[in-house]
Amino acid sequence: MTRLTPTTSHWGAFGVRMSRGEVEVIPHPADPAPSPLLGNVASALRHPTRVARPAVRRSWLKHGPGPRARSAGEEFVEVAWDEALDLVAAELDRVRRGPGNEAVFGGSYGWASAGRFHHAQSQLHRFLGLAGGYTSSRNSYSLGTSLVLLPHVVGDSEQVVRRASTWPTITENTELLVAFGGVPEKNVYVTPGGVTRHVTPGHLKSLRAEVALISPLRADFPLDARWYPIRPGTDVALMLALAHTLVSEGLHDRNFLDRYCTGFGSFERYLLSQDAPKDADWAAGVCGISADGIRELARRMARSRTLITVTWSLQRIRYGEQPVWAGIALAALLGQIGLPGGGFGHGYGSMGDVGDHGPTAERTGRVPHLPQGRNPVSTFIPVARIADMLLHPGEAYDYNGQTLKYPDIRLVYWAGGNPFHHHQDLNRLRRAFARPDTIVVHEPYWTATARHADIVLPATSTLERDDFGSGRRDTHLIAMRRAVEPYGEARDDYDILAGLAARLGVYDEFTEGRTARQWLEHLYTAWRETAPFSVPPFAEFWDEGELELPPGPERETLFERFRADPEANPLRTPSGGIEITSATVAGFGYDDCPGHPVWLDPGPDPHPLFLIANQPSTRLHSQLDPGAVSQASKISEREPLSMHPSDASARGIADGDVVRVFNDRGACLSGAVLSEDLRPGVVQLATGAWYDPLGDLCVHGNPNVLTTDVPSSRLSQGCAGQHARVDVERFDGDPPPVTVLAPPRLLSREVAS
Ligand SMILES: Nc1nc2c(c(=O)[nH]1)N[C@H]1C(S)=C(S)[C@@H](COP(=O)(O)OP(=O)(O)OC[C@H]3O[C@@H](n4cnc5c(=O)[nH]c(N)nc54)[C@H](O)[C@@H]3O)O[C@H]1N2
Ligand SMILES: Nc1nc2c(c(=O)[nH]1)N[C@H]1C(S)=C(S)[C@@H](COP(=O)(O)OP(=O)(O)OC[C@H]3O[C@@H](n4cnc5c(=O)[nH]c(N)nc54)[C@H](O)[C@@H]3O)O[C@H]1N2
Ligand SMILES: [Mo]
Repeated sequence: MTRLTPTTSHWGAFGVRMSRGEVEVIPHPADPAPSPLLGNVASALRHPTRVARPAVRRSWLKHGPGPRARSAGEEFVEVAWDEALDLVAAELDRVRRGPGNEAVFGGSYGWASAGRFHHAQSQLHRFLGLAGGYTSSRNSYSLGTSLVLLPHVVGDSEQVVRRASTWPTITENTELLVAFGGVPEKNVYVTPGGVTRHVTPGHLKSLRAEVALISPLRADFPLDARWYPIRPGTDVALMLALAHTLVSEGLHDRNFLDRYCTGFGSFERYLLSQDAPKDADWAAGVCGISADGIRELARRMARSRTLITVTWSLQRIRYGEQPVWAGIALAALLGQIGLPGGGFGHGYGSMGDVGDHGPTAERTGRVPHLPQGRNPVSTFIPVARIADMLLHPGEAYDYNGQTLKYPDIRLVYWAGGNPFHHHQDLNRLRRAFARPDTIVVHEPYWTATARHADIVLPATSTLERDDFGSGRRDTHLIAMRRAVEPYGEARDDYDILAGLAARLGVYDEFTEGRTARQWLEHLYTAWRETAPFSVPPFAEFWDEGELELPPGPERETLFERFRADPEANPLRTPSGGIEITSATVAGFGYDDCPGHPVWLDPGPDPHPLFLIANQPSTRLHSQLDPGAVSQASKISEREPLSMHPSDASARGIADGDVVRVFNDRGACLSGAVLSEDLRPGVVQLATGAWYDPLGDLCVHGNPNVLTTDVPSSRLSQGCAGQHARVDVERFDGDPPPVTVLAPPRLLSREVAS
């Protein structure tokens, strides 16, 4: 058997070998539960939607930089690398000399690929920093709301998200798991940067706890559970009523609240208020769970070792701070925070590393990574405010107690992300993308973002370059050896940027005189010299193909040290304890995020159905949508939309029909899948079908034509893309063809001129 070429990805480590001219993908032998997403890799590697050569939008090439409607259907002109790099360098230079570096938006949010050197954003940030700087972005689409809220409530977000109670403490101790958003197994195969052993599926199987699955979708817990099919966006009402029941029946832990928390009093007054008590009868009318069911669940929670977990999706909505804060308050009332198997968790089932007991930085040191350098420009936006920024230069807005102002962006530079996948209200984003003078994108694929750019530079994929990779809590550092030649004329992001650095006079600073291969050895050796365990020399690691990292603590409970001694180990909040009421947040005076958890009614909407736009089970975001596993799930080439048979029959829709999902912002086509496993009135359409616009219709099924581009709140300005209100109708006649599985129209330089 030929030796496998090792590599890793956000969805797992694997080996590849060539067999009859095709790439064969073999899961890592140590992986107990390899990801189904591996099935996309081979089929997507040489897909016709790969970008083969640098390409320039025809109208940009003709007329030069300037605002313009950037149609995804326009032709691109293929040019030689030297011409492309000259154009980008000249444009960067024009913008930095004229409007200045703040006018360059280099936030470049996105997941790119695993690999610690060829990490597209790190490379781009490092380069743009040396070229004078760029407007950056903060936080993430994943957790933009919690990352801002949690420091106010529990002192930092790092612990909650990165040092969650480990799975063994849960399987051994938890008696009742109250899972808001469930623990969706589809998501746990993914950890940013890579994962060698997928442990969560196994731990889920050994769970002995009773499970209360609180979700509009039954599929959000893979095993037996009592299903509470909640109305989307109303978890806070349920949490408040659970808290109300605990307090009014005296089941809450007064000692815990006194010793470890602050601000319970005003929250209690809010719960018990005379005119509007947040009791189970009230909540039943809001969230659709019976009042008796709520009271019974509260009593079971008080009697049991109970872990309350809230998925990240619950904060990716309007007022998304509230379910996270209310979940913590509810756990505080139970008094089990810091006890094994009890307390609070955020993101079990959202990401593979939450609850994983793999290696920690204390034991491994900081695994090699590319330093991003310094950005001389301090202007930033909360990441999901991209369209607002482009549409409203100079406008002021709130963020976490500050008033910020949007810069006037002339040049947008993106490497390793797909805003036409990740952002909300894509028809609005298209209008926003018409505003800058120039949009530059590095991409391996003709994604919707590439098709909305002016200059597209073809990037290699991980199998086409040398790198190493290791994700959070990963058990291994994996050598990612080049397995195949680059596609077409694709170059590594590093080489592309080095070419620009040469043109802008910062080549030596950017490359430090190293080739990519020399960088790998350099970064590895710098880590090796300081790592707290014995690390073999680079050549040995590279030849071996991987290095096992020292194991992490198997049993660790979130906030156990704080619980053991809150005076010696205070939280980094102003009070040192859990802030059920935060004077800081209250002081900001935001009506959409007051000083303690509250129910905020999103108000009426004329569209009768709730859309859940969650993460896809068949791919990572939009990555490798042309791959075999993703394609196999499509219905008449469209992304599947799950709906309840009662909602379907009321609309004359049968299983497998092509349907039009619509609201005031736009519409998309998808393929109906009828299922009793979701709450009536709720439809579900995963993110990530490549955006394929025909006017304001996406013919392929991207839900972000339907979502609203509003922030979670003025506090965090987080992404609120998980929900939308829509209606659905049968699409009669021949649906327009899906076009995004072919490249755009490409012209040669001669034809274009
Ligand atoms: N409606 C709705 N929208 C959402 C969400 C939701 O719940 N609902 N979830 C949000 C969340 S949590 C996230 S994290 C975002 C994800 O949004 P993104 O991270 O932007 O999505 P990806 O599809 O992973 O985009 C990564 C891109 O990088 C490219 N790429 C891969 N490797 C390389 C490389 O080496 N070099 C270069 N130059 N490019 C590379 C890929 O081809 C791909 O196009 O989506 C968000 N959007
Ligand atoms: N296969 C796969 N796995 C992934 C990703 C991927 O693209 N593909 N993306 C990764 C990334 S970047 C991230 S940030 C995480 C995201 O992790 P999450 O945001 O937690 O994942 P989602 O699948 O969007 O949502 C989880 C579940 O929440 C439920 N839900 C939605 N709204 C409500 C509500 O109002 N109330 C309740 N109770 N439940 C609700 C939905 O039914 C959904 O299935 O996933 C990661 N894992
Ligand atoms: Mo995410």
